[in-house]
Amino acid sequence: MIIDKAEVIVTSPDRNFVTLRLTTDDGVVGIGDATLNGRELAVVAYLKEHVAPLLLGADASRIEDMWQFLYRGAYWRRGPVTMAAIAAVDMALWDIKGKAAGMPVYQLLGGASRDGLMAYGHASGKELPEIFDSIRAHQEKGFKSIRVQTGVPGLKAIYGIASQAADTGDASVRYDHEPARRGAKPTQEDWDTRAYLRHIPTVFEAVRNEFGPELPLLHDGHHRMTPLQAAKLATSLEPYDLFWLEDCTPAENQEALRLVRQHSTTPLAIGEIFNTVWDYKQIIQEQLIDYVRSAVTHTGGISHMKKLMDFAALYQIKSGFHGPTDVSPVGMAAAMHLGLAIHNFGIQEYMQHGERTNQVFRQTFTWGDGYLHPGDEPGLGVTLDVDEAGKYPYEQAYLPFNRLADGTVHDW
Ligand code: GCO
Ligand code: MG
Repeated sequence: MIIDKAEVIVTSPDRNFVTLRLTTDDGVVGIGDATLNGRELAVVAYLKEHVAPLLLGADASRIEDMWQFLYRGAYWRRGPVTMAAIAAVDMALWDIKGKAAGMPVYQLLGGASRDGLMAYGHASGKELPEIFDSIRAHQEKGFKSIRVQTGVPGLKAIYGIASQAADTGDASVRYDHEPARRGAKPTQEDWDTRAYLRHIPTVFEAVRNEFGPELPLLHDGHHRMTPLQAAKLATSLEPYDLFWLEDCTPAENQEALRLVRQHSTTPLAIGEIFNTVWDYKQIIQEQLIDYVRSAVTHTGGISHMKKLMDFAALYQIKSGFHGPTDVSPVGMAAAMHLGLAIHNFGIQEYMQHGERTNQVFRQTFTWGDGYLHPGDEPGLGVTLDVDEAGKYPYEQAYLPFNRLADGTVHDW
């Protein structure tokens, strides 16, 4: 079980993905996701130049030791690039351990705590009829929980509104494979918090009236509000009984959430841009959130996320792992194995990859009746088809950004 090959594979079937592929001297192959949307090549360089040389000759079975070596040994800690690179190594080593043991990774993590993972999909539309159609289309696809993002009168383009039809052949289900749009420069969108705060409750009222009280509904504020604005939104959405309100503030200022908490009982989900358990320390200990939003890919891999979720469990905080299309099928599989094993699973985001991506990454997970399951293949259950990956070279792509009416840059 000595690592004798470490390759970094970049492919862009529907969007850019970075995959680390490790091979041991006895021929076991493990893969890990290192995709950092819009900054992919920084992680490629980190892995190729600084990590791969350290992996060659190392014992693939010592997952925890490798994690500590890469984290502490670098001296420079945390941050999305470092933690995505460590996550990829960690995932690949769990994949190898599972294959060597002949077991799916969730078995190595303690076995299944449930039969399947409730997953939510992304409904969106500029106006109500489009939103209703999108919700219905998701229900027909089996989704039992749905995130709702809406256009705002007066704003031309905002986060979360699907801009391209999915290549699933079903034009009524629209997915945005690319918030990171291919091109030499990021696209500019516009924002007005007061218009948003006025409009959102009217949309959730209409959705509740149309779909009834049962359907779990989620919404993503995408870091755009001040604590006071977030408190106002969380309060105004209370009558519509949200499953969660996500990223209501830019949560690097952790104590800001106290204000939101004091005003509202709307559940809060935070953390897709966090990288370590330390980013969550205060908001978990003070019980300022209800769901951990991290992606396995961006938070140090399965080993670190397991610790984070065990810490969260002490405070009755559950998982709501990040699962947009910029987490590759390998990162999604890692989230599914971890989610199946931990007791404090909450919900899994499932945005669904496009056909080309599914050809590059052969997967064994199952999806039906609102639930995901990672499958029972040894390891993570994902195989990278290198020939297929080679058909889609990297293309520069950036996330969009916001400017206010007066030209000020605002959180996207
Ligand atoms: C989500 C996220 C994504 C991010 C994207 C950025 O809740 O799924 O907010 O849509 O914007 O992952 O790369
Ligand atoms: Mg989000």
